[in-house]
Amino acid sequence: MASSKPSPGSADQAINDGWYTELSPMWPGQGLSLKVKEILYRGKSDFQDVCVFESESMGTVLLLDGVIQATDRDEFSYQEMIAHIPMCALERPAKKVLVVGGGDGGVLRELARYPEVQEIHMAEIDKMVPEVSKKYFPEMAVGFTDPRVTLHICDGIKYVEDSPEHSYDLIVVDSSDPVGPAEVLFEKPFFEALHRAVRPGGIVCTQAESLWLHLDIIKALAAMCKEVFVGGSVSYATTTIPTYPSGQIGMLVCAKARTEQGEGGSAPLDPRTPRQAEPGPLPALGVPDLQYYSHEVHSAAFVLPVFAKKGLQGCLTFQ
Ligand code: SPD
Repeated sequence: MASSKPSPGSADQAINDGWYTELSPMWPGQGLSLKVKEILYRGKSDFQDVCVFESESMGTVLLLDGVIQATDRDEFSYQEMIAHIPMCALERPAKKVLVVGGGDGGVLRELARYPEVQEIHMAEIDKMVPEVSKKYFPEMAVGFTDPRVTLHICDGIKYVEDSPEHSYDLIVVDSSDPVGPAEVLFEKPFFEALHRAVRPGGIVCTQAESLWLHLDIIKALAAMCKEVFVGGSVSYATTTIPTYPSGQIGMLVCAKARTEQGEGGSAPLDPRTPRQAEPGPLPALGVPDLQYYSHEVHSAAFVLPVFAKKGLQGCLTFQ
């Protein structure tokens, strides 16, 4: 993808006179504002600016490089959808899953709902993110307490490159925006490594930005994924979330061909159909019932509005 990317911001630039405003060249001319009750944490890791504040309307808020990653009030929308859409689309229950990024633990919490999962690995580059999340977002970070979870603080790309071929049933790439440390997670060499590490018929599901703001990024990402997932499928699913730019974000669901041969093999997996049961609560860890995802929402998430369908014409396998 093009490398003329804007540089990351910080909470210092974003919080003024008791208000936080999310400004970024990735969404020029607009910025969600939240009234700040109290700043709970400010830190600078080796990779990014980290800030946690208590907002008046959305509960506790996590910022990385000045950009909202999660709020108490609406984080379940994104975390449930990026985890359960691919988990439920798989033809057989996932046993081994990798999360790249996702250091706040929300995606882990969602994956922990499945009793069939045996191992959940996480490759997170910044140890400050899980530390801060465990302290300020206990309901999100509860996933870290699941005994099947192993946290690796490392470069996610290297971790995936070093994984044996066909290691995982599912890989979720829960990245921040393609500015700063996450930029490389939107590039082709990483997707080639992901494709190698996932088993035939398995899925790679990656954060894929907003239809309203980033149609060009989504187009380029989808076109690149189609080149990598030969014989498989590439589809975009959407979710609503009030505190992400324009109130919407999506994920690319890339299914690897079922056979080694790819093209000429069996038909690619259509992720619009849920095949696994909806997961339930996990009372032992204090994980509540689902609040956003259902099988009905799953199938509806792949139905794109007319402008997006036109804009992504030819880039997606199923839409
Ligand atoms: N514009 C922000 C996109 C952030 C996506 N990742 C959030 C991490 C939540 N686990």
